[in-house]
Amino acid sequence: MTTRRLSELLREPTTRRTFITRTSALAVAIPMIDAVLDACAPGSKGDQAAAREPASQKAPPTPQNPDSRLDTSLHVPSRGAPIMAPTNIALQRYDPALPPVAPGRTKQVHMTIREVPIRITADTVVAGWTFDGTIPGPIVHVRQGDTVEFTLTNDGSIPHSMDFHASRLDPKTAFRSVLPGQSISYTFQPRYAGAFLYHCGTAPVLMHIGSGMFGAIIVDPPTPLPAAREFVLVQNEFYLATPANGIAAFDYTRMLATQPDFVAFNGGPGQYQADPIRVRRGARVRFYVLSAGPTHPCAFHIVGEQFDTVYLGAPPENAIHGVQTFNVAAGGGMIFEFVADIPGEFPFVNHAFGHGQKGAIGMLLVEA
Ligand SMILES: [Cu+2]
Repeated sequence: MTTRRLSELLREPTTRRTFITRTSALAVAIPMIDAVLDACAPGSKGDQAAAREPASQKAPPTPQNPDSRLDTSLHVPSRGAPIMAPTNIALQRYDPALPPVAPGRTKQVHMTIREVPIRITADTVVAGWTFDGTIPGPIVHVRQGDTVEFTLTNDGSIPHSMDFHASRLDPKTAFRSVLPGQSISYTFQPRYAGAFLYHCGTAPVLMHIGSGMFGAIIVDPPTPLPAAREFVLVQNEFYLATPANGIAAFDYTRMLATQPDFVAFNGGPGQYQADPIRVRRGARVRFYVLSAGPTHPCAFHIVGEQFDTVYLGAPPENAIHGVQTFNVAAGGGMIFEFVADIPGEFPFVNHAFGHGQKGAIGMLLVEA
């Protein structure tokens, strides 16, 4: 497949065209998009070329650390699935529950990049760039020292990539951009436990994270933390252009201005006020809180409660106790926990309320 300019993509007589035309404000919003495509074009400089060739035809890249292996494979997925009209796109609650760790010490993780419209509120549909069709992407749960065999398939229309903050790899090789219709694979072993972000790292990163390309990888320590009800909250900001045909494109200029329209936990402004997180009285509750940004941190706080423990990183190390609020940096993740021994309705908030009020407020119900 050859690289095409966005203007050519807009002329494609496919269902993909419908989606891109509806969101063509992107072409205006990202003046450098063609430069991004040129950077990945055949004959261009840079290691993106590796993504277009079978791994067997290339000398394997030199690992930068002994725990990890790098390789590249070609994969041509079926593409061109029909795009739904925005009125048919339902508002879906993102399940915040941490999924269990799969058995075995080798975890195979495969994500597919999809450019799909997503309803984030009752009256707002955005032109999402996603990992596996949701904002955030799926929660990945592994243990420290597991071997993660990761494959990324780009079913989108422009180059994308994957940067796992839980890995230690040469980013120019492992996190390089993958052309539409192709895949990349790499392997890593998380060195530290904790709550780590993953995101698309293709330039401009601001645009790719800002359009929905992020998620959480939770790494358990070798000795498990105390039993708890465990939830993952990834905060992000939405910067939207005026909707066209019911779908709002993301606005790069407004991302640069850093004044978001919405701030959300798990991609849905206010979604856990409408449908709270519920626990039983007496349960230990553990929140893995991350900020995807793309720019702002999250001053995490639970109204009416205190955290007995906050792990700043590498749990069970680096714990602090008796905490009211702690700032989770953009691109960072921390672990907040307490025993829910008081029944009631406890709002969990970004206590930077100029952002909390834009959607980063949820409700925890402690039921007797
Ligand atoms: Cu991307």
